Amino acid sequence: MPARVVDWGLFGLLGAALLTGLGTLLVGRPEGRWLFILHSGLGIAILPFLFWKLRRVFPRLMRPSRWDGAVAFSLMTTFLVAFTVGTGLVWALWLEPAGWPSGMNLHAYFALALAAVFWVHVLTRAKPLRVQDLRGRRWVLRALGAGLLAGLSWEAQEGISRWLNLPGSRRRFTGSREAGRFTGNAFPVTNWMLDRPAPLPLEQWKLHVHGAVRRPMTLSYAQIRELPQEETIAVLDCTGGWYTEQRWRGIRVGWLLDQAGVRPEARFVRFLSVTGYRWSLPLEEARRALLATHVGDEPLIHEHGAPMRLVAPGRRGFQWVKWVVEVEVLSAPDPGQWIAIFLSGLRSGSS
Ligand SMILES: Nc1nc2c(c(=O)[nH]1)N[C@H]1C(S)=C(S)[C@@H](COP(=O)(O)O)O[C@H]1N2
Ligand SMILES: [Mo]
Repeated sequence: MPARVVDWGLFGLLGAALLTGLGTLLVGRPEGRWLFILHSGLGIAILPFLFWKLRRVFPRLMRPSRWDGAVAFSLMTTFLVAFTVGTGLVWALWLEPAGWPSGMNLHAYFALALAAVFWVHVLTRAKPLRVQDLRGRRWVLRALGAGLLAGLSWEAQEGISRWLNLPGSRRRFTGSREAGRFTGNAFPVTNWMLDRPAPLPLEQWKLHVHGAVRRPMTLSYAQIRELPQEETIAVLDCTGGWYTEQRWRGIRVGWLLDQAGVRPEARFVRFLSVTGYRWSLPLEEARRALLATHVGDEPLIHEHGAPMRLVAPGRRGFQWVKWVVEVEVLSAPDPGQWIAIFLSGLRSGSS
């Protein structure tokens, strides 16, 4: 395999694996399953390329006299690729480790570290691909072989998992493992960055519905409890690698919006937490979502977002905003939400 074909092949595969991996964090519906399959195929295709690469550079790495300043990044890149693919495989097959940090968390952390270090490695080492590197047919056949291996890997892995009855055979299409069904409040708590608000006293809490509406509203918890209640069975699937199916009860967002009278320019609905955490959904999807006060037949406990949390079926857990205090109808998307989910909890109102 020509050296530069291997190197640029790895570059392309790692880049594509990073992009598809980030993409999977947004997929919560089975229609998006192909992205997980593509991502794992890319991960497997990295292995033969890594083998070709290491076979070539190994003798040089074994001779410290030939090391230069950038070799540290080459070594770190090697280890991080191995850990990233390794944790990905272990997680897919064994779903281990299960607690925090889960195999899924570890995979993501190694991948992010890899993305940073790999960049330096490329900047210090990259050599342009030349026409002569692409001569001959052998490398094409080998690359196709790697592609075939990748293409078969998903089915093979599913088959092996089922055959050996590995924990991996019991994962959801997102890779998440089950953490209870219909348990009421007894399912895991995840605050994924800095959010740790003090409990919100029910008598003081208010829900504000405003933005592109004709009649902005402010509702107390007592008033909310008077409104028509609806139930939804939906899966909360955390990108940290666990999911739980629950029966949620609360107020349909569409019902609230009808009361408030949505203006024609409305496009999105933003759900704001008391911590500053926020997420928005397209108007029609938001209408179908629930603002839940109950799970099973129990009132939500503080840790799960009491008095009210968003239940957005088909969305990943991080989008299910907890401790909702505002529903704001927007006429444009809200790119700032991508920053808010990382920095929320820094502002006052959190303990
Ligand atoms: N305000 C706020 N809402 C949040 C979070 C958060 O940190 N702050 N974490 C999200 C994440 S990552 C997940 S998986 C779910 C977890 O909900 P749970 O703690 O009730 O299981 O809440 C989401 N809603
Ligand atoms: Mo999450």
